[in-house]
Amino acid sequence: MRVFSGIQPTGIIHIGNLFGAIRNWILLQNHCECIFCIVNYHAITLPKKPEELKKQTYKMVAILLAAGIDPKKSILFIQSEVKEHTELCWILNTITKIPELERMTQFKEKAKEHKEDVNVGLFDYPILMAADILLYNIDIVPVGEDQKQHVELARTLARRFNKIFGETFKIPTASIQEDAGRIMGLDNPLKKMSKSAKSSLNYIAIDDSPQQIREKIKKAVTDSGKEIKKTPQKPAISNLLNIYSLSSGKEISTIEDEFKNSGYKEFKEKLALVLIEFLLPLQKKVRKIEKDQKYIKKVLAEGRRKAQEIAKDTIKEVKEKVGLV
Ligand code: ATP
Ligand code: LTN
Repeated sequence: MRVFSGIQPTGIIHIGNLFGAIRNWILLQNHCECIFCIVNYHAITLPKKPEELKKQTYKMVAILLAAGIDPKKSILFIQSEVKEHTELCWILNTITKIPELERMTQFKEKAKEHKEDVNVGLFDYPILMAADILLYNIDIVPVGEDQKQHVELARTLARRFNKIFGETFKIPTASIQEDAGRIMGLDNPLKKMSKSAKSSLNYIAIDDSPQQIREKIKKAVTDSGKEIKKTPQKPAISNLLNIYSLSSGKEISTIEDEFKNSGYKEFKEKLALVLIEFLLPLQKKVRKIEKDQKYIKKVLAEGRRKAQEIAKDTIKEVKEKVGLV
């Protein structure tokens, strides 16, 4: 099974990204052939400061490596370093109908949110994502629910291309992360934790200091009652229990048992401690890797070489079929 997924190099990486997406990638690399891409071309579909984009791209690489992406098992590379992505994107542009992009939920939402910055790249975002996937004969694309529509478009375009130009692309399947992997906002347990939330009290960032973690957990909203139990009637406590479980490796039922005679205050204090203990070694590792830019460059060069080896064969076949070479 070959797997592909991408992540944008954004400033804030929170525990939702870590427990939701990155953790799943780390598990997948043990039994699948994984290709992971830092999608910096996708990132510039909204304005970015050049220096920051560059810094954040390398930071993301360091975080992925520190969290457990193993460059011996997986291909890890930067999207803009493999030119075949934009080449295939252009060709796919010519078989995509404008209404197919106009109905994309993410485009509609982002266009509303960033009225001044609705550029053609933002509109074309799903086709670049289709190109990312189709270049590598992918079986499985692990993504969040919000990206399902984009993977659906990749499937449509693959089928359409095959029909017009002859069998070329494999049809990929989205693997949607289940709800249990979803971390909700600390200030609103009904909405997912998100870096674009209005308040930083919404999330625990991977970079947060012990002081910040304690503060944020202390201020996290809770539910009425005082029982520490995972139930649909207690979305806030359920979310905190979920975070506790993912950071400590303990089963939810074990944690419920542990706190059956305690109140929210005690539970939250212990949760902050568990989170700090979980994040500190990761933060240390990130800093260590960041200092070793030579290592990061080596991993990326190797990733680029391996990715391009596959991508160049696909693009050659595509260009031949279309009549470009
Ligand atoms: P935004 O605020 O722009 O929506 P985000 O913080 O939600 O961003 P993304 O960059 O959209 O994060 O997502 C990166 C990856 O992390 C995706 O695979 C996404 O499904 C996953 N992810 C994001 N937020 C969560 C969350 N709260 N729980 C679990 N997984 C998440
Ligand atoms: N749009 C995705 C990131 C992404 C991606 C991909 C995911 C870009 N290209 C290809 C899977 C496959 C996001 O914002 N999470």
